[in-house]
Amino acid sequence: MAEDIREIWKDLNIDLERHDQLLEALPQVYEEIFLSQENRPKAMEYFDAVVADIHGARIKELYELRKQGKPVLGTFCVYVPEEIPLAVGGVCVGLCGGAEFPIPDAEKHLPRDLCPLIKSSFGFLVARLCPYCQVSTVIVGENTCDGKKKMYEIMSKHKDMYIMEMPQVKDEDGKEYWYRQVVKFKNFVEELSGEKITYENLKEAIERVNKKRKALEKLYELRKEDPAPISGRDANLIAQIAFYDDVDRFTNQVEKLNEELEERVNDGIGVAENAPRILVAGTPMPIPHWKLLYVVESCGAVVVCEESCTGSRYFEGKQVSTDGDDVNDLLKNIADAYLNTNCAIFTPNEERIEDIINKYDEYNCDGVILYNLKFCQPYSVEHAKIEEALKEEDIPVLKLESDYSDEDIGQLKLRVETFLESVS
Ligand code: BJ8
Repeated sequence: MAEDIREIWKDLNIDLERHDQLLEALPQVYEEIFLSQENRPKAMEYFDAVVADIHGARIKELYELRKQGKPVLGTFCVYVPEEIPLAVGGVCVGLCGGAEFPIPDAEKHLPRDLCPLIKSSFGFLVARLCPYCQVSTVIVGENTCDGKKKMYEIMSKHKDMYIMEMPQVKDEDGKEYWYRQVVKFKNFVEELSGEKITYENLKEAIERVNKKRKALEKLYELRKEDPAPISGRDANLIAQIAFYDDVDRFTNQVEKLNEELEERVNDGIGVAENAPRILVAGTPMPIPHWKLLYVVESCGAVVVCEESCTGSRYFEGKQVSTDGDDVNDLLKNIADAYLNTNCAIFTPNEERIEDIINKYDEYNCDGVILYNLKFCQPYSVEHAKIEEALKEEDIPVLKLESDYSDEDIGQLKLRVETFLESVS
């Protein structure tokens, strides 16, 4: 690793010894899950390089931004509007922990029977293992599920934090409440950066993020083709990288990939021809939680869509309108678009059920896997209801629950294999 990045890590107070151990395991896992796939699109090279240098070049960029006084905001939820810091030259960086490594550090402070995403996110921060956490000027939490919001109270002892309040119901009151939170967040970003958010800079930020989401929309559109032109794990990796890469560079690379995939579709080239097509719906799968898609695809299926915040919920329904005359109109448009995300913390959340059923048809699927991270109550309770709705529609469904450890891979494989036999 180049000396200059080590200097940056040192300056960010990273625990260098343990950080080295954390990064050591990555190349082998990546080789096994991603690089060993046959016939991958050439344009995946960019995304491979991003992961190979996961704590390198992008950290340097963020470090420079912070030095210039721009807000670098660590986030844990797709509800935090990235357009707002972008308008003043800052950035949102998704911090959701997807690794097992820092969980023992978190368990010194938090209960063991808690969602791994919460423990991993917290562990990365307290153990000083994540340069993205360390480089963030402030971490922006949001009061979504109970576990996260109580964890933020403890996290705020270790890092400057700003919390967005969330409504629980998407009625008129909920919408109004959420809009006020978006306005407050804009005021906070102005104060932090010392810069004014104007109609012009916010409109430009909206257009840039819309372009990124359009590119992802197109990528998922192409996955509807049969055979699918890209594997589920590759497409999902791109959705994970969307959370922290530079917005314009990322968009450009996804557009390039889409061009290549269009050619593949025209030439009838795809991955896993005649394989069962699976929709995975459920809790987020933050980087490097690649286990589930890897298991499903190693059992001979192809994942064609993820109804997840590291998937379709990141971009669908989120083309923010630029109609309006002033900043408040644009903030209203942002608030409205973000409220289209069907998170299980909302009650009721019927739109999510409809969305999953529609996706099953649109992506020409053979079955649905409802995936839940252990101890996530909002999704596990909601999945009981969704399972019933899918069965009523005669849609084959499998409910799976897991965490970040490797211990249950054999058992998961067995269950997925049995499910695939029943759908093919
Ligand atoms: S919009 S899904 S990113 S809150 S942390 S709810 S897995 S127990 S992450 Fe989320 Fe925003 Fe909703 Fe999406 Fe469950 Fe774990 Fe809570 Fe989680």
